[in-house]
Amino acid sequence: MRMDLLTNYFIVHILINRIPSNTVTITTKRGILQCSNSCGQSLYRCKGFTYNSTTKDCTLFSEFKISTARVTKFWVKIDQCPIVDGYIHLNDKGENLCIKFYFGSKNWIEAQDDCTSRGDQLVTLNTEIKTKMLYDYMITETVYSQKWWIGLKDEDGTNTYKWSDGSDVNYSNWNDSQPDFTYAGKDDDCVILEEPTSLFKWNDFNCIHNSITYICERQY
Ligand SMILES: [Ca+2]
Ligand SMILES: [Ca+2]
Repeated sequence: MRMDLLTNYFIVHILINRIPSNTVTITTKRGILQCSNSCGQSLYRCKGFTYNSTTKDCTLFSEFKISTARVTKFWVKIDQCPIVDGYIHLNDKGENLCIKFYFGSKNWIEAQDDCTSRGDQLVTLNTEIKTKMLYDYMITETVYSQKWWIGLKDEDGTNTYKWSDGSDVNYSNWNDSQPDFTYAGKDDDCVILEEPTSLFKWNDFNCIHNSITYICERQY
């Protein structure tokens, strides 16, 4: 029974450029399972923990930060962003993005299907904070591709956009003179980020373009 507690976590052995932050250290007398249990029961927004078997120090963390330091081993709750699998976890002002960049060329439907096959969706950028987090990350890490599908679609062709996760569109980030609805006589119903010269702003684009990279998001 006690072993079950640790199956709720996956182990990160080495994570380059990301280390746990916003930590609370407690001393546990009964070992690593007590530490994991503390994370699971904590009111503190615990995402995982490190454990020192010599000192029995149990350090819970609620954030990650960018760092050149490496932590050799820690445990992350499996219902959190799976950062060991190429996902990037961004957070600011209480908002989170757990995203993965895909450089395969797909049309919008194929891209969304590829995301959902992993339990994800094309990314929802429904706030200015999320937009800025993504922008800052892509600029800092020079993740460039010119065009990216995001999870915004004019599903019924009436120019009423919806996010893939069902969110209404209360925030927008259209590029100048967008959306322009058609191109070469065809309806444009799927949205791309254009970058870097267009500052990652939105453009409605023809859904059947099949040479577009895309960003999936895991919501948790
Ligand atoms: Ca349209
Ligand atoms: Ca357009």
